[in-house]
Amino acid sequence: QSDLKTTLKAVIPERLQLYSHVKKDLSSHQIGTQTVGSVIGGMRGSRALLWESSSVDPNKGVTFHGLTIEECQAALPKSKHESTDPKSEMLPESMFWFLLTGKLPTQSQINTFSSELAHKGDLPEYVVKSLDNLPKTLHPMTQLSIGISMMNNESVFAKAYAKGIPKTDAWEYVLDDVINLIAKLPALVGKIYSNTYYSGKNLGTINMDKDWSYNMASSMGFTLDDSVNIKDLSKSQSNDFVNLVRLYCALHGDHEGGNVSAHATHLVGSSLSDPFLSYSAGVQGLAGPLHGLAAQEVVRFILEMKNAIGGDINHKVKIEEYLWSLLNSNRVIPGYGHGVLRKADPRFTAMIRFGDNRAEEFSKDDNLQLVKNLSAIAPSVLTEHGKTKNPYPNVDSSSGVLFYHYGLQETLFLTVIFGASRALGPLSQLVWDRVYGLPIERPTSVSLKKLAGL
Ligand code: AMX
Repeated sequence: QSDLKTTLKAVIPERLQLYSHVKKDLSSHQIGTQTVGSVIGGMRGSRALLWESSSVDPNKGVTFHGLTIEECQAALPKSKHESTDPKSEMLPESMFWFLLTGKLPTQSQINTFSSELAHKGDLPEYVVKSLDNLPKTLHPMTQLSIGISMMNNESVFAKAYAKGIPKTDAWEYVLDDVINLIAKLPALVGKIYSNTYYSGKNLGTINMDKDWSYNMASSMGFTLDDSVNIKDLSKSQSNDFVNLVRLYCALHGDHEGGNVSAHATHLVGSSLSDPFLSYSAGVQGLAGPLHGLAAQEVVRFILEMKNAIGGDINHKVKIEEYLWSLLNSNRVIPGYGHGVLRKADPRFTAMIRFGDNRAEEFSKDDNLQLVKNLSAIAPSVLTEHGKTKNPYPNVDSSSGVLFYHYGLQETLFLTVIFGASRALGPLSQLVWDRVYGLPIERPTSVSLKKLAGL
């Protein structure tokens, strides 16, 4: 008598044969409004989600309410401390305002909003205690999703809903939750960083007069005035780090609705789960290696490759050989490929520009140079390999090594910054989902036999 696994194993070959037949021969067949290929192919090409704040063109990349990255950089408010912070990048809270309203905020609106976020930035005591009790070996992304989902205890939407509210009022409570959630991310990120790598030591504070990104850097110990400067950064390096957080978080906040983290947030929110539960689902999706976790994978890959090629970062042949060794052992090249894009991701280019604008600081940074060299070599290797539809660098290709340069070298942690950033777009959409009163998501599933017409 066979056990469960053996029984399953015995039926797999026949099912796989049917799957291959459906994929190979029936992909272009129509089933309802979809093709069979879309149903078994991760819903590629299926226009099935309402998303207001950004869209992604396969060749041009992301635009936010129609504005390109450069246009956003020119138009969105920066730090209010212009005299001490002359090289400020656009602020993520400016991006959030824009994503949510479709209107460009003024500097004074953002000054007030940054202050509101800082004033709401404290973590509830029970969250701090619970995080303190988690195993230090728990992946930082798991800690992030736990921290966010626990704060549903604070949800004004959940409390109001339990009492009974008109559907038309729901968005206002959701907005309150969304602002509270975003406000608490800098302290949450800092707490997880400290607990995982610095034995829970208090690394910095939330400063009421500073913006969201400064406070994130501060709570991680990377600023000079308000934290312990654990990485021993100079003043200009510390300013650079804050600006890296600003640029990175503003740029990575939204990438239309079909990516896993955005879609998961939208899906869970459609059951009227509150924003804390909804976004913690998004964070769990972001923690997958084909999505946000690629941020950590890329840095490890760059360091491993540098080691494997004996530090010869300009040696084209050695780099090509290394890439082929990965592909031949059925591994992916992290930071390359995309579900929608068919060109180099403009967010990759913007992050590279960040380094280029600080040429002196990065002149001896082999990692960034290797990332740049790779972007000139990997596309032809991947094209020759012939599988990936987009052989160009994606968003995760360059950002990790920039953080690494300033001392954020705990690679497991990089996706947490992505997780803080990605709150901006999906949570702004969640407010609109409730404004429109969108229904619960409930597509229909179909069996392989049905797809095969059996
Ligand atoms: N290296 C090697 N092979 C790759 C590849 C890469 N970078 N990108 C895609 N391929 C392969 C796929 O594994 C697939 O092979 P299969 O037919 O044997 O299953 C084939 O090429 C076709 O894939 P695709 O249609 O081009 O890509 P996709 O839409 O299915 O997946 C993505 C997109 C990003 C998951 C994929 O390109 C990948 O795995 N890239 C590496 C990981 C990565 O960088 N992820 C970060 C994405 C950005 C983000 O969300 N943060």
